[in-house]
Amino acid sequence: MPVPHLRFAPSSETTPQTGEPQAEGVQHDDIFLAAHEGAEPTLPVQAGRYRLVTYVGCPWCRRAEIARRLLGLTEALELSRAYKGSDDGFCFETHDQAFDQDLRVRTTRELYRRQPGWEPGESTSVPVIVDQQGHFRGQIVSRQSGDILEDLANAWKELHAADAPDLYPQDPEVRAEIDKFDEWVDENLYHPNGTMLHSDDQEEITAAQTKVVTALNQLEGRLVANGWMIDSQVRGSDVRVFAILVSLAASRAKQIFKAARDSALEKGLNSEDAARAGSLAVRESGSAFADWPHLDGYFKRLLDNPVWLSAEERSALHL
Ligand SMILES: N[C@@H](CCC(=O)N[C@@H](CS)C(=O)NCC(=O)O)C(=O)O
Repeated sequence: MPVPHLRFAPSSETTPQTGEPQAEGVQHDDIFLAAHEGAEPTLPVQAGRYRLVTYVGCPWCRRAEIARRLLGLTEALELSRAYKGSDDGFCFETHDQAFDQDLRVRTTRELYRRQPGWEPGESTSVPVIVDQQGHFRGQIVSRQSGDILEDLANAWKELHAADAPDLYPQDPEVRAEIDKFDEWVDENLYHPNGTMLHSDDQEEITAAQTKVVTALNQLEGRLVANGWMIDSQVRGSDVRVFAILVSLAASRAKQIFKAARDSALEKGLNSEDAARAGSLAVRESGSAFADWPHLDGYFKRLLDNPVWLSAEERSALHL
């Protein structure tokens, strides 16, 4: 049985009110078992029970991290964030710990190897949500960023802050537009970003860069019309777009930082001063989106808001 990917269900909708099992779903112990055979069980929303696991450089993880903060779920959903790459996946080691104290693993791949259903060669991607207390104690229960974002927005509503935005409004027309746009964002920004980072083929990289520039032109047009990506309010699509803009800006910042730091090291500066020279070069290089004034304004406004990008993430990404 592969590592599960389950959806969350609001406990208000699924918990039997009378003590009698409901037709649609039955709460058994601490998992909602689906009523009909073959249907997936769903997970009950519960404050403190689950832990989100992410890597700071990953735009897919960033979607889940932003939603968690934006919706006021930081107390209800705990977080383990890896800060480094390693040859065994993303690594939780920092200056003061050798492994994640809660998950008790050193890397994300180690977490996957501990899953009962995981076989070598299967996915080891993050973000994931781990059940810390319930039926699946210690196990990964959710591992697709789009579903995690939507579940936090909809199924976790009962735990939202009072002023949390409505990331996925019920109106079917708005919802259809969101879904169509989100697919376009994956295709024209997330996947080319992956190619730019991981491909060895220069032609492929150039094509991906062109795709991204064309997409940024389109985003600029949307912002002129709406202020946000879909309409006049923040939606799930804004979370997705900002998360990938951060990755694009971070790749550029990393190159500038490294070049300036390496040159400072060559000149004999110590590592602290060389890092300072790297950060200064990033600051002086201006904005990654200077060619798109509305997009630039949108990006900077969100970048300066720690709900959208925390100080720790910002510093790790040299932004
Ligand atoms: N479809 C996944 C994609 C996530 C993804 O590609 N994550 C990358 C990091 S950006 C990852 O974990 N790669 C390492 C691996 O697969 O071992 C999602 O949306 O959650």
